[in-house]
Amino acid sequence: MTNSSEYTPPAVWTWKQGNGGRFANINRPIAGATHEKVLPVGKHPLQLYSLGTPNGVKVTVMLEELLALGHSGAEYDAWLIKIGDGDQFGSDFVAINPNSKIPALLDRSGPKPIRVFESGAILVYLAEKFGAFLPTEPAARAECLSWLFWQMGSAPYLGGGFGHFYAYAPVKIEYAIDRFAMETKRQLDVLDRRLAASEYLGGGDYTIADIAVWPWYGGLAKGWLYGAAEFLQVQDYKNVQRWADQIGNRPAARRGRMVNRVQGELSSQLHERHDAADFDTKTQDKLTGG
Ligand SMILES: N[C@@H](CCC(=O)N[C@@H](CS)C(=O)NCC(=O)O)C(=O)O
Repeated sequence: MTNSSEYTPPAVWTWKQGNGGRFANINRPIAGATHEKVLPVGKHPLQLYSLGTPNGVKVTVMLEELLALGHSGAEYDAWLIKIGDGDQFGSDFVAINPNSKIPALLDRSGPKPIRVFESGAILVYLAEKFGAFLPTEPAARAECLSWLFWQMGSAPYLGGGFGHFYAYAPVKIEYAIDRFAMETKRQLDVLDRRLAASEYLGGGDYTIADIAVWPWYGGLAKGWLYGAAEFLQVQDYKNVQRWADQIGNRPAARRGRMVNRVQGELSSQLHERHDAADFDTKTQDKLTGG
């Protein structure tokens, strides 16, 4: 590995496969499918192809919240997409998300299946479909959507910037870690100030803005991401902590966090979800120590 301080970019960039980075085997400079792969389809109207990362968890929390409100049309099958194995480059998956990233949703409830990709678009789609977690009054709706889109623009600095260079890059580059730690702390402060003035991000009500931001910044505050809680002194963001606990105590958020999860305690991992009763098996596992 070349010392970053000695690197002079050539006139033309070329792709060096296997550059040692954590995701070197799946990162490519080209889009499109690498192989033919038929995706499974379950019995429910909504088919989710995802993984229990913060971006995936947004959608499973939303679906569990909708079901908790009594929207039976939000019943879903959640299938596991193993991004480390390259499942996101299979032909059927790329047909749903040409950007080859989880989460991807197929709504088969109408005469023609509707595909939705990008977690923010999925949250808005579900909120509008079921008339929940997205205010209709213009001012409240604008505030909710502002924080929702804040997440879409901000989290790549946290994940792709800070998380990548702090936890995954094959070399620790002080300049990069410093730059993205500063930005991540600034973002935590933005949230902390908002949550000092408001119970939830959009205002007094829990909305898709909270559902989008919680898996990233709530997770960071609770020490679930990158082993960086001490480095970033996350306990100092008291309002973010209060809000993260409030959401983390919601049964639907707890269930959503388990779906398509492939790390952590085995009893917290529900690799696929096809039925509400699937969670009961997990509770049983916990009780019996399985
Ligand atoms: N902006 C996208 C980001 C999705 C995303 O980055 N997904 C990651 C996992 S968290 C992924 O599928 N990565 C696979 C890859 O990059 O090949 C969204 O919010 O849906």
